[in-house]
Amino acid sequence: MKIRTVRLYQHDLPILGGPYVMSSGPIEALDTTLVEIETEDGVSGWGETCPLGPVYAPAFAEGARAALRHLAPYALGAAVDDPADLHRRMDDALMGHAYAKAALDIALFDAWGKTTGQSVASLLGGAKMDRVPSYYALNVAAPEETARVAVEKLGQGFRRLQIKVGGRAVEADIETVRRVAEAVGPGVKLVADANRGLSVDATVALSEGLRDVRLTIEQPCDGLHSFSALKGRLHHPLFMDESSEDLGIVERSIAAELVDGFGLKVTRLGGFFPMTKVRDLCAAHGIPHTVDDSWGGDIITAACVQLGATVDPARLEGVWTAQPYIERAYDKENGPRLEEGTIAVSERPGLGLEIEPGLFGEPVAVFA
Ligand code: 0XW
Ligand code: MG
Repeated sequence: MKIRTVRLYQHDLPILGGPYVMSSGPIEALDTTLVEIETEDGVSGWGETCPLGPVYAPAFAEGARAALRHLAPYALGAAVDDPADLHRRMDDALMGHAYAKAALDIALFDAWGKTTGQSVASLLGGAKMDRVPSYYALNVAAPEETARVAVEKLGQGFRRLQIKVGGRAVEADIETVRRVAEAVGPGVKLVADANRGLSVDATVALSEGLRDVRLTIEQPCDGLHSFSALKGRLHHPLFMDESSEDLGIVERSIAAELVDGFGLKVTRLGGFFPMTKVRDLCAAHGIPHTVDDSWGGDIITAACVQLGATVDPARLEGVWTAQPYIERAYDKENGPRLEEGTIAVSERPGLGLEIEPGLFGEPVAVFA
């Protein structure tokens, strides 16, 4: 079954109850790109990519659409059951831009599953759970406010809380994490995630100031070199997120024993086809990781859930979703839904979604 048509859509995602605040500052609204591929038999597969604004990572919304306009013609005629061929076509046409290529990759797997009656999880090796654990990311905020929201999320069933830190005096971060730890008590996994917003010295100070608190520190500083600089200097496990841009970096980081785990993003790695290689490498080394994305609606959440379900439960740190911040579901009936801090794994074909025609308005580009 071959791709006959590719359609690109632009869709605004205002942040419900926003802004979303990380070390780089507040974000009020986001701009997502949807990709629909249609096969010769009229089967539609959907993908999505939604950069978290223009400065979170080397990715931005207009760039995704520009790259996809360039890539789409090369995807025409590709077989939906041959992701390797699609990636070969994309890599021969454009270097890098994994975050854009991922949208075509996700759409291909969705169409492949719908063509064969298999869920994406089945195509990726099979689901190992019928619900995936999610986690909640707490905004950078005053200690007492962060502790209040943490208790609220605990009450909603989340058992892993990511506390955004950075972008202020490290003493405020230490106080915030401590207040959250005291408020939620033992039995809740805590992660302090600076999204590259701390210096090496501030990270060492954070760990020293919280040495009695059970905690994971995630991507505190910018750049791979910072992980070498931090080696042996922290009291806490260290996860890599934004720096884990490809299989090679993940491989080298594990081999050099620089990290204890990863925050992985499906679109940053280029979609299901490249990310399953990273998943399997982590499995071979017993390294825990999340299955996340930077942002996005039901299509991105469904993609993370389907891939997250194929990870050994003992190593799955959680599947994050922007759902609490998104006003409108793409598929109210079948879409992935947070319940008690977990999300059910759809067994329906593909991503499990039915996207009604016209949901995203007129396409911004069509290739046939
Ligand atoms: C919490 N996330 C998975 C969602 C936001 O995009 C940031 C990201 C992270 O862990 O850095
Ligand atoms: Mg992170």
